Amino acid sequence: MSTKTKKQELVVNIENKEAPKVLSGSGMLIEALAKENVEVIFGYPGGAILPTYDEIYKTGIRHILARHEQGAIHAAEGYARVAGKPGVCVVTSGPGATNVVTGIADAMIDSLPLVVITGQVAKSLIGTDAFQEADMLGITMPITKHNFQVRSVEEFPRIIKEAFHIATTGRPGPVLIDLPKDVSQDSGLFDYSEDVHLPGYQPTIIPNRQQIRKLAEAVTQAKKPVILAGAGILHAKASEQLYEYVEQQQIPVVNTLLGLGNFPGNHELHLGMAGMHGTYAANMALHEADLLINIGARFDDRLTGKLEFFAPNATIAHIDVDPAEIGKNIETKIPVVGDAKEALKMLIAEQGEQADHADWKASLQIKKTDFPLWYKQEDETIKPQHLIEKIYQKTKGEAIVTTDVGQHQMWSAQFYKFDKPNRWVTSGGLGTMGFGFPAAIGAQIAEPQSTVVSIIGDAGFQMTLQEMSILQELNLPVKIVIVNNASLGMVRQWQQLFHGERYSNSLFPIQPDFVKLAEAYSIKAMKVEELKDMESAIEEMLAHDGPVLMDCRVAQEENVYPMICPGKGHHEMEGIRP
Ligand SMILES: Cc1ncc(C[n+]2csc(CCOP(=O)(O)OP(=O)(O)O)c2C)c(N)n1
Repeated sequence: MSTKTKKQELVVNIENKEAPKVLSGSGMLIEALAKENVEVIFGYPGGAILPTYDEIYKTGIRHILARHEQGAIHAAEGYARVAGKPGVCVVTSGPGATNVVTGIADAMIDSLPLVVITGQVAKSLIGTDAFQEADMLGITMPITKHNFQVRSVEEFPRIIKEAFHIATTGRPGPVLIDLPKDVSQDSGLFDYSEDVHLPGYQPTIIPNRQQIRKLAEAVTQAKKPVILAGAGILHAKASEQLYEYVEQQQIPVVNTLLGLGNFPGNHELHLGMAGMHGTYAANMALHEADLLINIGARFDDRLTGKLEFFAPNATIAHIDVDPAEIGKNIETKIPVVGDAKEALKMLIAEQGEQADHADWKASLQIKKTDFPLWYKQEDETIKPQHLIEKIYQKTKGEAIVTTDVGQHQMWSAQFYKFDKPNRWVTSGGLGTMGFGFPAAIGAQIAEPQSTVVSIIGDAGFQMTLQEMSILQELNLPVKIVIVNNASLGMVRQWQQLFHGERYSNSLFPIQPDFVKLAEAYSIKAMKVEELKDMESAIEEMLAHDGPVLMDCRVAQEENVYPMICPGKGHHEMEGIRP
């Protein structure tokens, strides 16, 4: 036991505390990043941010040079998703800053913690339409959790501290710091306090016990309970608690697109993904449930289908750390504001005996076995679903999979069974083409030893393929699988189904030679056109110790099924059988 008095301890603490140093603004930034345990920055230099790049040069902090700022920010998002730490992105003012806007909006809607530092023209030039000036506070106001412009070097350490705090606490999100060039060059005392004083920002972490009791009581009464498990569980690192609660109460689980992996995809109580391209069992579980427990999901429109048909028989309970989400789209009877992990821990402790809902479970099992996800492999053309299923088997379900947006994304969500958290990286809310490949780079940097497979459409890949330069430079072993249907597949599907087969600007009459493109970046590449070559090509790709691009030609007319068509409810799914 320590024999020191409180006073002695205080003296020791004060003595141990580093004396504040005098640093430039950019020096402060790098020092603060080290204090925040930032190991890597994704970025791209330019005039207004040059003093910061000078510090990066001098200190040797790890920096990944993207070839387009959009690549840098999506890589930071992929890193954040897999590492469970904030992604840091540094870019210059004007076009550099506006190039990260899509990524910021993407991170905002998918609740990814980012700290984005944009250079800005000197304070005296702000508002004069100076060279490379863009109003990043105005532009990003609605798409950041918070944004700052640093007006003096003295306030910079506090701002950085607050930025990391806000990005990572409560509901995570992107925070932008706009850094005028003169502030980055001015000098001041660097006093990096560990404390954050934000009286107006105090997210509720511990839920109200009364509400937990109410929910536990509702679970005991319910005959047909179901859990809708969203990405909030991943952000709260609550997968273990979800598993424990589900085992305790034997409640079936359906996932949102972004929640995949928060509960084992092969568990008998897992019904699959719900929503527009969800499984029949998952959607019907929502439709027939008498109690729906939403944990960390937004009830977005791709999940709910037409609101008036959504979960017509269910009492809705919603656990969310962001109170603004509760009741936003769906009337909620049992609101629980708080962190998913804390809420689940309290529920596990509070919950009484397990109610008997054997009939309910059995009826859902029948739906699961009678209406599985399906595709027809009838000739030698490669079916995209088959391709993804094989990648799942060959990687033993252990890869980190990133996708872009479109058909290949939905097939990946359906046919790769995620058993563990943070193996699945996709752009959910914004649906950003160009996301998947750079996100794979960030994921690989977060986990250098893991197999990272970027399953990507031939169109989306063309939006950010310049980032193959990073693979070349760092010999990052990302495996790129182009699900090449020579079209904007998802657009083509909608044109076929809802626009009289008028394929307006969605079919590619010519395409680049993706193999040659990869080879131009010294990346091993192969083209797979026939089914008989598919399996061995996947094996060769996975065995190669370095980056590989596999251009896989798949059936162009294949559609994603099952499907809830626009304006329909979960009970009106189409394509549930071949
Ligand atoms: C930046 C952006 N532009 C447009 C869209 C609309 N969109 C959604 S899916 C899609 C087609 C994607 O084609 P591809 O990348 O080849 O994937 P596929 O659907 O064929 O698997 C388009 C254009 C989008 N989501 N993002």
